[in-house]
Amino acid sequence: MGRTLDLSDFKNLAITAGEDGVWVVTLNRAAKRNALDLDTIEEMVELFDKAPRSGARAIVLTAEGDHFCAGLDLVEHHKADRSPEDFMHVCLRWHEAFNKMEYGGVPVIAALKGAVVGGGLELASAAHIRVADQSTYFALPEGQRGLFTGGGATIRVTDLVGKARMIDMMLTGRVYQGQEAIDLGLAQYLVDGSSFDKAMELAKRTAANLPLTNFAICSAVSHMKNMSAMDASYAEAVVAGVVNTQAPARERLEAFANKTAARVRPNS
Ligand code: 1HE
Repeated sequence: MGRTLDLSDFKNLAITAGEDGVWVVTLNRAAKRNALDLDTIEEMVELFDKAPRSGARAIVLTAEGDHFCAGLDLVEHHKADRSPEDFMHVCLRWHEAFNKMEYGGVPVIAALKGAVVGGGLELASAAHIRVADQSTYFALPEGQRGLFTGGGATIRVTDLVGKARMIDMMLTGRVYQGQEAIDLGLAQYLVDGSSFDKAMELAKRTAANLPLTNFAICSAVSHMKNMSAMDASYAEAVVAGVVNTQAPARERLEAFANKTAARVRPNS
């Protein structure tokens, strides 16, 4: 794959770029329950590296079949009989892909269904917004498989649910679903219908924001969380200095000042 993003180069991801800047990225290995093999991870590195500079204003991450993602490709891993060093490098590629997703500055909205397990939950937790449907369930089965998380769960899933629940999920394979999963923070939305439809609605709304504002929201918040409060407040001031004085924001401020902009109202 060269310097520009050629969407036809992708095999395990099916990608469509809408004219409104909303891209749909579909995990495309339903027969393997969208298990993440090395090729898929490499495609994600390529995609999330280049999408922010290729016109993507929001990305909906979805999946073929009934399950979002079954995590690490256990069959590939078994066959490869990897050395510790080899698997460390595999994990580093996962981190490369998921960090580019989380810190890349383009909103990623995951449309979840069925199994969101192991590395599948690691992938989902790198998205900025997660939408679950009634079939969605979350688990970390690594413990039962003799494995450990390697794609960022210790960081991102712990952030979402807290240390004690994270350890319980890993030790016991506990499954969360429905409203309980939402209450814990594993997803922000639970829908009765299609998670894809809801994710598209959110993506379109998000894509209407100014790109620099979205860039700040989808990179600065994560970076600042890694900093001390002192450093984060400094960084926040710098980011706000850049974002809040951007030329395209003037039009929106003008609309507020002349009372043509929508007001914030409670849900009816
Ligand atoms: C797979 C994988 C996989 C399915 N790697 N091939 N993740 C797990 O422990 C989850 C493992 N998967 C499952 O528990 C189930 O497959 C599902 C609940 C996701 C779906 O169940 P089901 O009954 O619909 O499908 P199935 O019959 O189990 O699998 C259908 C096919 O998908 C079958 O292949 P086939 O060629 O025999 O038809 C399965 O082998 C294949 N498949 N899941 C490879 N995960 C960086 S570290 C991250 C650590 C982890 O992620 S550990 C993995 C945790």
